[in-house]
Amino acid sequence: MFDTSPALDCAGRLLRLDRPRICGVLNLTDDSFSGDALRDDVRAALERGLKMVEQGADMLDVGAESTRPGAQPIDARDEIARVVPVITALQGEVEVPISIDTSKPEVMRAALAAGAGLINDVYALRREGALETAAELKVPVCVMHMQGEPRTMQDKPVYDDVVGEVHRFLAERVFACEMAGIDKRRVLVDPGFGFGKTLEHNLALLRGLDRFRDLAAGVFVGLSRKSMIGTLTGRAGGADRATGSAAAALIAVQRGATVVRVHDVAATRDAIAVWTRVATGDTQVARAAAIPKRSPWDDDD
Ligand code: HH2
Repeated sequence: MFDTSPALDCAGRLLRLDRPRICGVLNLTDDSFSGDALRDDVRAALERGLKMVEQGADMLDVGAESTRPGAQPIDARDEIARVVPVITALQGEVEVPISIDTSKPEVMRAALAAGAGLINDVYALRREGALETAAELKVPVCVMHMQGEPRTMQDKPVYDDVVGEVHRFLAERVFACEMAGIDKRRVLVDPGFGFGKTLEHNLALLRGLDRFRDLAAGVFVGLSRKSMIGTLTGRAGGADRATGSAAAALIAVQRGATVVRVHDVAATRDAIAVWTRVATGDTQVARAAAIPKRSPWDDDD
């Protein structure tokens, strides 16, 4: 029997969207806020990527430009020099789709040539040439909302109605994608937690996440280890925020997120596995990293 569930074709690697998916983060930055910066260490990145897949990651997101509030931009040449060796190494060792976290057309091209199959752009393909390049490369894209830009985005962000405004922005970006030739079935939308948002804004977006479900192929969410988790738990940073992050990821998938971008794959996978199995009534003894096969959404709505 053919599997007709919705899926993203990431340059030949399928990401099915029939149940919650976990995206492991590989930050090739010098200064990620999440405390997991791998700099230019290809071997460490490969090892971490393999470990994440073993723990249950359904895809890996590789990036070299820190988007931490106040972070300085990186030159395209340096970004390519960091991401390409890691994507090349990963694509020979893992079968899951690899996404490139960038907003620069040159980096998109180089990453795709090395084996990446999805473009994750925190600028929602608004930078010069990005939309046309993504359309030409014919891979799925993730478009994220951000108010301002990383250097200044946390200087008093203001909204009248954060859910409505972020929804309108993402609807416009999906429309722009379609106008450029990117079918919305190949687009994921992301409200951009922490990108020009206060804690109240982030909480309102998380509570209202199901509003974003019908905009495109699915909702992508990055809450992992962000400062809102620190504020809610009192944890200073890094891996100390793993449990709070797994709880937030679970809340996001319960509200319809299709992909959660996380640093702590094992904890997230376990949290989602427990909910899925409660929702579906599946009583089989689980294999360690096996993700439950049935969709929790159908049974729990
Ligand atoms: N968050 C970060 C980076 N890329 N992409 C999407 N689509 N959504 C997100 O929420 C998102 C993202 C920031 O997290 P991280 O990569 O851990 O930190 P840094 O940018 O400091 O390396």
